[in-house]
Amino acid sequence: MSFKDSDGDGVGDLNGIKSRIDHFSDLQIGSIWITPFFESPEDDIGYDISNYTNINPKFGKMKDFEELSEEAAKRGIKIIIDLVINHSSDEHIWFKKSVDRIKPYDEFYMWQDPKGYDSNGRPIPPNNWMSLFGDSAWQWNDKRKQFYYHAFSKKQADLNLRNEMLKKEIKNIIKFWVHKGVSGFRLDAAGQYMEDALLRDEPLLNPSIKKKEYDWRDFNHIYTLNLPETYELIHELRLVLDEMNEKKGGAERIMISEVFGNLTMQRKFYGSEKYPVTHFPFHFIIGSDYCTARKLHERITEWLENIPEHGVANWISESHDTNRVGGRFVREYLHIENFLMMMLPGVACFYYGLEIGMVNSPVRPDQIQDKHSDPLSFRGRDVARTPMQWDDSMNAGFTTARKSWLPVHPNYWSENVESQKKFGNSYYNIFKDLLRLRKTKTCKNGKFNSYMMSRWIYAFTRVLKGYETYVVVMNLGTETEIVNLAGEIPHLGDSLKVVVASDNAGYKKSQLLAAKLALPLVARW
Ligand code: ISL
Repeated sequence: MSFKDSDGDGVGDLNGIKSRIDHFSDLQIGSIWITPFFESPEDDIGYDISNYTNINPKFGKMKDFEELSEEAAKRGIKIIIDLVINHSSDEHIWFKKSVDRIKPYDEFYMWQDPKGYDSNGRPIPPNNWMSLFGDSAWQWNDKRKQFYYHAFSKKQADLNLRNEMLKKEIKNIIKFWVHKGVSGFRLDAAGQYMEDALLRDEPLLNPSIKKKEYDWRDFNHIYTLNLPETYELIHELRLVLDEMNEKKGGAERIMISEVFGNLTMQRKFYGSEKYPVTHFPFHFIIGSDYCTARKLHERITEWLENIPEHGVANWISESHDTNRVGGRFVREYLHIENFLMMMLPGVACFYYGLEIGMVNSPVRPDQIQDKHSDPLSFRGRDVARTPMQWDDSMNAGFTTARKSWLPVHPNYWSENVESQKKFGNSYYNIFKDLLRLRKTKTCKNGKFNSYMMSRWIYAFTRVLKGYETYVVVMNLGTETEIVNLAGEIPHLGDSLKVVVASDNAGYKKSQLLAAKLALPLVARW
């Protein structure tokens, strides 16, 4: 939607991605994840699908997808798409047939009778479950005379994922897209897949706090989030994908789950070697608060030490649902996140624009496109969905239309791919250098050691016998600080050399001067 528009309608599209595919090869990026481009009434920018195997004409035709997938394959780039099966649009033919109780679709959704009727004759929802987008999660359908459940908007009706016929349809959707050249799926809202069969009320997180109206955040979602049956369903889908790997000659396709929760819960989404679930759940790294070196050390080591043996770590800092890191904190924090994600062991997942340090955009109320600002983010989701900034021409080279679907950030004059390519220590060039470093043997297989150098200075090393060792140092505080690396890190070589550094990060003998605000660097010996 926001990457590149090819036909001048102000909205990004598949041909746009194809026209900029060399941007990914230039950065040596291995896979790209494209958010939903399927037929949809767009109540939630396409996360409300009305036909899973048709493409929304706004984004292109099937032929365009096939060409994109061919061009990507030529460059060794894999395509990952969103599998949005927690819910479908209420405009999907399944839903319409379900309303009319046509078999087998009558049981494709979560229909329930009312608990009773109020004094005005209005039906009362079956229980207290809330929608993430506000209000009760139950919507009355006057034709079927029943409620249907929706974890998100009422135009996103939850699918009844216990239904065998529906599961068959979903498996066919997976196969369809694999045949079209897709190499992986992001399981959208996987935590929401299953709900308690007994429809028990969710308990309040804090029953002593009395409110007139409660919202989603007030509840402990023990009956609607991350139910054990979820892993069983994903495992079933995973087997379909794995079987296709074998048929198609090896190359492993991946499944990523979008889930939130503590480590114990996230671990379950890996499954085990014998019982695989997803390859990994997305793991947001820093989150929404400032970090001390200790906190960062704890978060990283806790995660790395607890990943099941067959699993791989992964790191993600922002998405189309969050604010940009450069908007949550000072912009320099972007470097911190990038240095961490690139140099820690595991998969690094980047949201478009991070390579040029894009920050939250000012979006005026009359420009807002998102009908359902995620209640968990504090300023709505559009601020992080604005067009990619390619150059300093009109609309940052994103579109030839006078107006793009969301406004381009006004800083595009200076912050764009073209200008940053020319400027030595730009976000883009640093990003590219880090990506190059990632390809080294040490970064791929090196052992990880974590060091809290001071309250604010955090460091870690990647060590592989017989290869160069890397040390990554970052200042999470706001003051210049000098740290003695040699004092903390064993076997620190004499020939320490800085290989990638953000502005102002300095080095003198075995001391590192991690200057004011963030500003990380990588050195090697
Ligand atoms: O459950 C959550 C927190 O515990 C949510 O963050 C939830 O997982 C998330 O909002 C799901 O997001 C995805 O599905 C939504 C869509 O609006 C988002 O854009 C998408 O990323 C509904 O399809």
